[in-house]
Amino acid sequence: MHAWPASEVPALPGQGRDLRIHDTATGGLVTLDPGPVARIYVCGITPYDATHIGHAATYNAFDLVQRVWLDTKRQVHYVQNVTDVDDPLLERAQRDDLDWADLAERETALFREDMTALRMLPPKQYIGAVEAIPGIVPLVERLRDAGAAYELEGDIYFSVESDPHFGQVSHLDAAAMRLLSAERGGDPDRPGKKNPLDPMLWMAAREGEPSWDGGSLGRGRPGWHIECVAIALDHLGMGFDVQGGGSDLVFPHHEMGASHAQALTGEFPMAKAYVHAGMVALHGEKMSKSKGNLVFVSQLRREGVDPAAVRLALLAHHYRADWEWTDQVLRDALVRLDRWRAAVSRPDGPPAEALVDEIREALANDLDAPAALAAVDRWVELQRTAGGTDEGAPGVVSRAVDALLGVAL
Ligand code: 5CA
Ligand code: ZN
Repeated sequence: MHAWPASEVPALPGQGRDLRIHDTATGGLVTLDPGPVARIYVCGITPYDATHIGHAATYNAFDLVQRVWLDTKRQVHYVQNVTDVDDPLLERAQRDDLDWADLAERETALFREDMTALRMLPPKQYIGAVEAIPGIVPLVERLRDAGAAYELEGDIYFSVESDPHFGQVSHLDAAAMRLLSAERGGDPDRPGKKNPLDPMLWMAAREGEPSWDGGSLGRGRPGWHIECVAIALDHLGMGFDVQGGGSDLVFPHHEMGASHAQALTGEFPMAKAYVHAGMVALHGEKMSKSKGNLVFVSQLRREGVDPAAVRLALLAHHYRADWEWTDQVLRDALVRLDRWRAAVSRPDGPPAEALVDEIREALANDLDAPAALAAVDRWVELQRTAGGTDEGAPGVVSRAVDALLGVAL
């Protein structure tokens, strides 16, 4: 699949900082030391509805990771998937009497527009589950042949007991895992499974549902976790720097993915850091397509809200926090955007070098975007009250805000 156009990232004076980031698997901060090409996989959307503010907040976090790395003069190899065939997509298509593939294509196109408007840097590879099937089938065959997978009425399940590291991403106990598995696409109550938590790798063709040739697996479609593992291993290989997503992906998705990869390669972990963004709520509940309590990025754009303000609203919250979207959050961002634009439109101002350092330090410290915004606020306030004589300082601030925060002033 094609991704979306990249906005330009201005180069900044001075030195970028290495990223320290919270790793769910170890429960603490890790200082990443990527090579000249940093490698990141971020779980993409299931395209059955439009991009909401929760999605945007999660992609904002991983966009900051890229920007910190680019600022250290590294290249970034960024891969993202699109879960363009899965139960929720097929259910929505049926409910709305749409062709599932048309629905996926329409919502993916809208996602690209939203990401472009928000200045999110695109992945180098943007891969749909359907186009990944030829790479998924041999992995499932290998897992089955190695005894890490088994068949149940034509479906193929992964055996969690085949992985000695199982549980080392989420550290949850069996009861919590079972609850989350039932909530998030698993089938813990299906009779005949070796372990209730075992996830499906390959689902045999069902009447009225799309299916593909699965070689020795028979016709069917891929499970969710193996989709991301196949795409990540194909394009990034084992031991890449960051696997990212929202905190609702910790279990089962990223736990199972790590297990699949361990069973396939004998190596652990698949990613050096498992990074998870908090959940955005609306009216007190997690924003979710299934509940329908949503604020869409595209709707805000249609209402004429500047995407830069939406981005500032996201940045005003630490990526790991759970937070609530309200009209006030957007109003505050609009006020901030106006203030910042007024401050950088003047030809001179207070010196900007220290501010660039502060933004860098804030982001390198577990992506502390609110601290970065506060630093810019202080410079803007100084500009407003005292001014300054540094020619070009407003230009430096404007470029730093663009390069490091993705906000075009
Ligand atoms: N296709 C899978 C990942 S392989 C999936 O989870 N798709 S999704 O469309 O449901 O979510 C896309 C991304 O947005 C995921 O990283 C998910 O964790 C994140 N996300 C979903 N809802 C919220 C929310 N309310 N707040 C923050 N992030 C969210
Ligand atoms: Zn995923």
